[in-house]
Amino acid sequence: MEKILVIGAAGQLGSELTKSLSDIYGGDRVIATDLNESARSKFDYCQFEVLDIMDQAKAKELIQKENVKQVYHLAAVLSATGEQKPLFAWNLNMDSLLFVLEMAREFKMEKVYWPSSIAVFGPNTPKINTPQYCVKEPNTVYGISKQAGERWCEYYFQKYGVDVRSLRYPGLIGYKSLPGGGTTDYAVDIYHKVLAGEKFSCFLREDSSLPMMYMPDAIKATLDLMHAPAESVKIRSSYNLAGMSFTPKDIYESILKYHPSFEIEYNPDFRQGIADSWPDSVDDSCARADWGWKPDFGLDEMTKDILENLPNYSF
Ligand code: NAD
Ligand code: AKB
Repeated sequence: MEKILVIGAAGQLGSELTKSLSDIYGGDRVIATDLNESARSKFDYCQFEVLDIMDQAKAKELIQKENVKQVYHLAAVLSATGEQKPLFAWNLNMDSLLFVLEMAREFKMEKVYWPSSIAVFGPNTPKINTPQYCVKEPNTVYGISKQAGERWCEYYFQKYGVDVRSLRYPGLIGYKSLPGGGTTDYAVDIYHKVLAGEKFSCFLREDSSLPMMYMPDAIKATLDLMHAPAESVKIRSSYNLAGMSFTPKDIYESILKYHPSFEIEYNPDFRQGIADSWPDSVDDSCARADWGWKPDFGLDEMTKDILENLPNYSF
């Protein structure tokens, strides 16, 4: 049987994407992998293996033994953590991607998915409706690794025909797992604080606008891109992708509609500098034109959905 391997499956994106892949292809075709045995309990619907993707010998053995034909490579160090451990972030983000691309080439895999980020943009990028093609001078190690990764993806497609596909996600907001060291993660954390009845200390300024997306839209975009005919996928670096854009003040006001006594204070830290280097909003017209992308969720719909469902969710 041909298998689909998800690397970094226990994180924010992987927790939801792996479930969708299992629903579509069947749990017996999906192998969820992550660093720790403790993640196993999340994946009672599919196969789970402990795998550090930096252990390339073990990863290659798994790929061969299980006849892996598609890889979703999600493991990475995100922006805020990357600034604290720059060389570690660079090594993990780059070595793991190059390894996955090499495996796809060597074993003639069908498809590879690897996420990029709005972090590829930098302070000299146009901030409003950031175009697909424009100046990119990222000044975080995470952004530099995503930009280099995009070039490698395009290279492997052009030189070796590896069918690799990628999206520049905005900040992703899901409630089914806890955030993992990103700059946009305040917008995940805030909902947990509302429901815990706590005041929220926001590490960004109240007017700091960033592109964001509710997780169901991110899953839809990922699967739509991966299921699109190869000839429709005209961009092999990574597609701009937009859902909504909002500031901490906007999300606070959206929450107030449901929890009028909720309180927030603003204590910007080093992550403000990262946010300031990223776009306010991005132009995703290429994704719309090439494979029909259209988001479903705006800010208030997302807030309503999270506040209704998060209390019933156990971690
Ligand atoms: P996350 O930090 O929540 O999850 C990453 C997972 O990778 C974790 O479960 C972690 O244990 C695992 N991992 C880390 N090192 C590993 C290793 N050496 N071997 C195997 N697994 C390892 O991140 P996420 O938010 O789910 O992001 C997934 C991907 O999407 C990343 O590539 C990230 O850059 C990208 N992305 C995320 C966002 C976002 O807002 N969450 C936005 C843009 C791009
Ligand atoms: C981060 O903030 O690092 C991520 C991202 C936008 O890539 N959420």
